[in-house]
Amino acid sequence: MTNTYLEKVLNSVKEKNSHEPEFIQAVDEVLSTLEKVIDKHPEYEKIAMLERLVEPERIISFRVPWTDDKNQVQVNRGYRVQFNGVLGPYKGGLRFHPSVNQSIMKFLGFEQVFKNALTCLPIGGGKGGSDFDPKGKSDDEIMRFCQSFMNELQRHIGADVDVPAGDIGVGSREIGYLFGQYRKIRNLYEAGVLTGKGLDYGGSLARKEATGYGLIYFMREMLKANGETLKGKTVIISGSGNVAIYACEKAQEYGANVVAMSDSNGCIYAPNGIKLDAIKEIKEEKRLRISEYLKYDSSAKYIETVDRPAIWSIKADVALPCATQNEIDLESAKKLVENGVIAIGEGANMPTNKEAIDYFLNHKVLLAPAKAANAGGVATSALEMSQNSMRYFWSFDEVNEKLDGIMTNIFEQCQKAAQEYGFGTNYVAGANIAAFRKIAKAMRSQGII
Ligand code: NDP
Ligand code: 2IT
Repeated sequence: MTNTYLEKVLNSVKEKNSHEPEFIQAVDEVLSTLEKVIDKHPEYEKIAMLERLVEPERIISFRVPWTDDKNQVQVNRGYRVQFNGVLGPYKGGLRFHPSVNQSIMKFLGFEQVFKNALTCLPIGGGKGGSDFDPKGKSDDEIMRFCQSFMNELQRHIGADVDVPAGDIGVGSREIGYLFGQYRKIRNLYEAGVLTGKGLDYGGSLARKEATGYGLIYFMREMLKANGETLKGKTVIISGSGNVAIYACEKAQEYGANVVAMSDSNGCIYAPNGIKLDAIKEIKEEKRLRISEYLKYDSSAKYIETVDRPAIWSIKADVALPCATQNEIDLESAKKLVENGVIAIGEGANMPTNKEAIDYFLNHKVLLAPAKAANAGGVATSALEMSQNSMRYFWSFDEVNEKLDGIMTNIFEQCQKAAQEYGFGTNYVAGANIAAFRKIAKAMRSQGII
């Protein structure tokens, strides 16, 4: 990096947040692609554009006490990071996972600001969650936890203030309990305060499918621009949650052969193609481990995760990381390239670490970056907010068509920015630049706040 302003800000972020490695990683990845843009705007230094961009507008952290089924009181930590509201109400998911901490909340909030800008819809960026572990908890325990979490969160959100949704460990069951508690405390049917709601009380058709479908729409455009299609390609997808399942569904619809999926314990390899109905039953209905899949498909194999996810050793043309951050490191990237991978599509947030990204780009592997490629979920959340404001709803096809248009437009923005700034097919840089320009312009217009 030769731009001294950029370097100064990056060093200060590292120093001030030295105990937050994921946040530093996310900021580093963005700033290292902005050099040519910052060179063009020397006036940004005087108005501390970058210093303001990397500092959340507000971080809320709170106690979440709840009673388990044995009548023992448990205490978790809850968060909401309201990162940047320049483009609209803070918008972003809630994650319930034992690994949640301030660093993870801040990296997710920071990336959300850029992602939401790329959707071209009026939403700012935020993220929240808790270190609560939903695994093995009864339905009653989940409900009591969600109610206690909302007792505090309700002070900080609202349809025009901050609109949470789901993420890891938070699906329609949790959103239902959260919404019920918000309605009771506020005595207000404010449908637009949360998205990802059930279809019978203000949810949007196609929101459940949106992140996974959107990822595949983005992949379709990226492959098309490079003379390829998904048809006949061998695909591996990490995770078996909301994003992974609907990425698999759309990829199969486009004629890809999805041969592997995973969870945190291991992966299944099904050379004849994953039977998605079985995965849906195991994960969406029964909430069991993916190893159960062997009961549905005698030709499949199960490989346990020991050090790093086993799935990245399976030969594939296209790899879709759809589980969690940093799931592809340099060693996994080398294995994927050795096995002939041509494209990576990030369904998860920051699934590829910096060394792995560089390795893919240096080996001419196409990389669809998370901020752009998984924006279909939040974009459809924004469409849910629109429908709630209108007190109306659109059909599945109407929402799905809008989603497709939004993803196609996001790809075009990434491609155009990458070309304009001499980055060729480096869509990581393209996404960061396109989003940054939009956010910076709005921040400049709104003054020093
Ligand atoms: P789910 O909770 O539905 O599924 C998560 C999946 O990832 C599960 O298979 C889970 O396995 C696996 N996983 C989670 N954490 C880890 C871990 N530390 N190590 C290994 N595997 C893990 O979440 P989503 O599908 O909603 O989210 C997946 C990713 O997509 C996340 O990065 C999220 O931020 C991102 N995302 C989600 C969007 C959405 O709309 N839901 C939108 C955009 C991005 P196990 O069950 O064993 O824990
Ligand atoms: O990371 C993400 O974009 C999400 N978890 C979805 C957020 C949303 O508000 O729908």
